[in-house]
Amino acid sequence: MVLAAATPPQSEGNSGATLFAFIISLDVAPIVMQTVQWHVNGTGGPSTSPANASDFLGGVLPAGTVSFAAGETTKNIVVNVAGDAAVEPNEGFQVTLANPSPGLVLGAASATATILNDDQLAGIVTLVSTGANGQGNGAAFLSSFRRMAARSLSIAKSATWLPATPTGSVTSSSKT
Ligand SMILES: [Ca+2]
Ligand SMILES: [Ca+2]
Repeated sequence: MVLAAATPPQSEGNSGATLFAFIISLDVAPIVMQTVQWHVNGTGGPSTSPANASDFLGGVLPAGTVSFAAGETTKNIVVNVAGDAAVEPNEGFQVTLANPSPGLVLGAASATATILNDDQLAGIVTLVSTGANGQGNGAAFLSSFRRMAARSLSIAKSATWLPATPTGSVTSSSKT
C-alpha cells in the first residue's frame, strides 16, 4: 500500500475550502474489505512553515479512515484547507497512514503537500508628488510607510502627512 500526493503546491484560496488530494494505491486487490487510518500534521521546510489546525476547514487537523472494498485498488483522501485573507508564509503538511487492517501492509506511508500563501497587504493608492515643499516627496513617504506596514501586520495602519500642500493620508487594511 502506497500513499502519494496528487495535488502540486497550490494557493490557499481566500474563503471556503481548497482541496488537496492524496491517492492510496494497493498493489494487490483485496478479496475482503480492508481499512487504513490517516491523519494530518504540519511539516516545515526551508521555505515553508508547519500548517496547524487553524489552516484546515473546521479548525481541526484532518483525519479519517479509508475503506477498500473487495477488488478496489485505489482510493483518494481529500484534505480541506481553509482559505483566508491572512498574510501567512507558505505552509506544509503531511498525511500519514496508520493502523492498516490485517490484509494490508504499509509501503510509502506518508506524503506531503504545500499550501502557497496568496495574501498580501492591501494595495496602497499611488501618489504622485512634486516634493516641492522641501519635506521630501510623497513617493518617498509611501515607500517608508509600506516598509513600516509590512513589519507590523497586527495593527491597523494609517498615516497622514504634512505640510498641507499637498495633503494626504494613506491606509492599508488592518489584519485581525
Ligand atoms: Ca488566501
Ligand atoms: Ca492566508
